Amino acid sequence: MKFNEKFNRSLDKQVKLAVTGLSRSGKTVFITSLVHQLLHGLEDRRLPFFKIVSTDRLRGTKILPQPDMHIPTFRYDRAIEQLCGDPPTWPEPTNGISEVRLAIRYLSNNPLLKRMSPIKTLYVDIVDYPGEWLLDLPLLELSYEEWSEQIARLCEMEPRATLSQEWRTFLETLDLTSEAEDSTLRQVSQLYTDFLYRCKEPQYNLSLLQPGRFTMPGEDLKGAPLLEFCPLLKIPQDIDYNDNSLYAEMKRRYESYKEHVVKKFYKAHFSSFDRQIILADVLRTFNTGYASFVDMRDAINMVLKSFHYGKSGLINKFFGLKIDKMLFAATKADHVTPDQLSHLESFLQNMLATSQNNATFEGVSSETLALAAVKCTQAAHTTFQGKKMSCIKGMPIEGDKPIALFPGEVPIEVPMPEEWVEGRFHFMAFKPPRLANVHGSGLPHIRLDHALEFLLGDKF
Ligand SMILES: Nc1nc2c(ncn2[C@@H]2O[C@H](COP(=O)(O)OP(=O)(O)OP(=O)(O)O)[C@@H](O)[C@H]2O)c(=O)[nH]1
Ligand SMILES: [Mg+2]
Repeated sequence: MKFNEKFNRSLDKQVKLAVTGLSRSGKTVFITSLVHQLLHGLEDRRLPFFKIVSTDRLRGTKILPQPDMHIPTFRYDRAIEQLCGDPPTWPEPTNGISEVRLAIRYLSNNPLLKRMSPIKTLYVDIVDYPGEWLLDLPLLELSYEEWSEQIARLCEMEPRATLSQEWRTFLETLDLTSEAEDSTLRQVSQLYTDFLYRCKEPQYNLSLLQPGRFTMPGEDLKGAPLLEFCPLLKIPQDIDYNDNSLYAEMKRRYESYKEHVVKKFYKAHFSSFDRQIILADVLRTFNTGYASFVDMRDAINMVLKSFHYGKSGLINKFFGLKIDKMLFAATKADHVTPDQLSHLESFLQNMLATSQNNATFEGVSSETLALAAVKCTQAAHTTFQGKKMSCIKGMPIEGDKPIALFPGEVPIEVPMPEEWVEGRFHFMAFKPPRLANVHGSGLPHIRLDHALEFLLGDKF
């Protein structure tokens, strides 16, 4: 390599972007749309707030072979084909890890470098993974007993109290001091897993489901004994457990799950990130009610607490994470009327105020944004009882006729439990839009350019 070329390379920059969000929060769609917007940045006028585009300094973007050859490639091609197909469809829930590397070429505006080597490259690495696995992170700080206690407390409240009944009844029949039998471990963990799956059903829509691999094992761990344990409801203090006991075996498997599954995942994929976006789908929980909302709020805060952005934080201690910018984003903002976007942002800000405070205290700069990676609705107006009202029009996920509706006002503060009355909100899911010229003009979105500017803008 010639000196000039070497010198140019040394001036190129790299960003690792952590896309963080619970399952179904919109990670895969966000990554797909982000890649799509960047690939179409030159032809497109959809990114007015992304300065590198609006100042005409972008010279093009390409997907490159990723640096980690052992990790599957993010299937952008497949996802975009689905999103832009006829009929367009959403990507499937993610069941494993994948990675994409982008090279963004741009014209430098650094006066010193402008003459020597004006064209620079910013490399952006992004990892996609199932949202379920994110909830494993808090386990790293918890002993088996502490984790069991947390789950036991959650199971005292509805709807978990009812949903966990079968598992709890079986668990209570077990003698924890008896010798561990594979068949018992299998049965009790299966009942616990069934309980977690029930919590996930749309009418309950609970988020705080641990361990993450129980409901999303991934190809590597399907049926592995490592997933055959469960938390305990009561741990009697004054009994001697021997090493072969059921209790000792469950505890051993929990510790090995942390060591071989959780730590490995975070070490390989959550280390050395510089930027983070936290995606939260708050609207879905508005529909399902207070319990579902509280569960999602607690799950996100619990995950963010584990990140502890300061030097002594868990992620930092274990994996050397150095995040300097963090974006909190309320996803699927196309489910609300445009006048409600600021409410959605305020709501998310209030919901995650402590986490945001903790991050900024440690010097991480942060912002809150309502966005839609793929805008599926159009804003419209209708007249109701003589009054002009905003509404949205789109193709509902179930059905093949477009509808117009007013989905409800987004509150700024969390409503009191008794105010979550049924039917107050109708935040409906929509099909992706049918687009004639998507490969020429990019996917429609809401504020993705703001997100790009905040996350990457200062690197150019
Ligand atoms: N209207 C609208 N719906 C969206 C948008 N992004 C995601 N969705 C909906 O949310 C669902 C989940 O999105 P994904 O991107 O697959 O979510 P994820 O976070 O990758 O989920 P996991 O892979 O299960 O962790 C999609 O199937 C869509 O129904 C958006 O920008 N607008
Ligand atoms: Mg996904």
